[in-house]
Amino acid sequence: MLSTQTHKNYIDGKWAEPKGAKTFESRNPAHQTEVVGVFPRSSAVDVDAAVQAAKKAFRGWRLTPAPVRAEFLYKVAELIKTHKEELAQLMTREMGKVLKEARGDVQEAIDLALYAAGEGRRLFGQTTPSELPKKFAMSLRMPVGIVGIVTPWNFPMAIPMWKIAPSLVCGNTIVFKPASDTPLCAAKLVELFIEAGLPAGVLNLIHGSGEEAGNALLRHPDVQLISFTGSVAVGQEVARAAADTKKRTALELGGKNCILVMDDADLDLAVDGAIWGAFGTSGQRCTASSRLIVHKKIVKEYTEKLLARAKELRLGDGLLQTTDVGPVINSSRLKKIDEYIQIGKKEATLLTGGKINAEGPLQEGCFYEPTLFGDVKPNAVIAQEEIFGPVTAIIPVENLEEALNVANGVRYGLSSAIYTRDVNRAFHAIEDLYTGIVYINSSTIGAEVHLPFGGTRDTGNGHREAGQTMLDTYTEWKTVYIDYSGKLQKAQGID
Ligand code: UN1
Repeated sequence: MLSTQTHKNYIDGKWAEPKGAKTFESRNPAHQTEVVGVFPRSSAVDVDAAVQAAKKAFRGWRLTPAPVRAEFLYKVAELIKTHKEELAQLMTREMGKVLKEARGDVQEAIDLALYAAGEGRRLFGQTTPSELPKKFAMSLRMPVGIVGIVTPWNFPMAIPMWKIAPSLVCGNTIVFKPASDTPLCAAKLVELFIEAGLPAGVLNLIHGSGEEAGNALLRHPDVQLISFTGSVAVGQEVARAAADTKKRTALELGGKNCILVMDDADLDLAVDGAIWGAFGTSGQRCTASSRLIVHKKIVKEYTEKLLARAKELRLGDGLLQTTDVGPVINSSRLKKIDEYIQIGKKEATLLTGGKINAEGPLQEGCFYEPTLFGDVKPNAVIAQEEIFGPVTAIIPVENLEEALNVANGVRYGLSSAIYTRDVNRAFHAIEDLYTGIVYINSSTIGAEVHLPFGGTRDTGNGHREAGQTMLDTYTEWKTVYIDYSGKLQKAQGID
């Protein structure tokens, strides 16, 4: 058992008591009586102390050569590798996802740290001829400054690393406010950065609520960038507040991702993809396959196969080998999911699941049964809104054209997939699916760290995490002209 330690913030290279005395608990969603840690409910005063520390450290960090900054990321990656199993177990306890997926989450943090570390010896700019003789021109990346990182609970190690690693390699200093559902995972990650020897003030950790600590961070005038992953509603608030203090924002918001299953698809493969995409992480991924858009010719056969598999899924504590689907994050999310299911029951056919499971050992936790709806209309609430739970909706369609219209007929644009054996259909889908990520014959989840991650429309605000594109979020461009002619030369042909 974990001891219920009382934790602190980490500011300016020291574990710091918050100014106020308020705390909050992090509990295991599979056994809600188990408190995994007690954390400070920080206020604007604590946030300000962290921002001041980040400001103080900025010059030294910015002037540290990028390959040297990258060395810390290589070390962190090694440390995470060494502690991988312990971190995964802790994650399952705090957040609920099944152990093998928790291992994947930790692995994604390792992958990103290594990938970002490699950028320490790239961070390429451009050189280009000048229009004038004896003059040289180039562009360089420079850090943005103080970065506020606000992360969700669903990928409690991978998503913080998506933001921390590129921030650091690009020369920024950080105030990190993790989700209040997964503060222990965040604290463990920060501990490893400390062990790697990161200089004081470069990475500061502030625990607390979004309303108090998060809000203070996003309104702080000395923070230049807020990198946020979470709901659309909060993302809009972030953008509004950022407008007042003229911050850059990188917003990674919701999804209503779909799998298109064509009549020529390998149906068993498309069933595998849907089971993994819809019920993996209990459907709590922005990339979850929450809509299955299925050709009418095969919808009956596909539904039967899928239903049989969905019914076999075993709900339980993610630490048990026998569990396929873990709990959802907390009781208010459990209720929210159930509200959507009640709406769904009126607008479509419930095929399996559809209720909170509070039987036997499961009564201690937040368990929702894997839920499948059939005969769903494209404009139904359950086919439009992000539910963020173990539920998916089968939407029958006549042909590819209609499938693509239905796929694009939502406010989000993160991930999509098509199962077909016809190369023409596959390319038609690649061309027309208006999402940031498209999969062919593979599910909507499982993005790799060296490719851009993000989406269109309400999913974000145009940036992409991971891949080379992450550098654009965490750097400013500096254009440099060097005139070695020894005389005044005027551009644009002026004599
Ligand atoms: C998320 O759900 O916010 O592609 C991130 C995936 C994971 C990342 C998901 N690699 O499903």
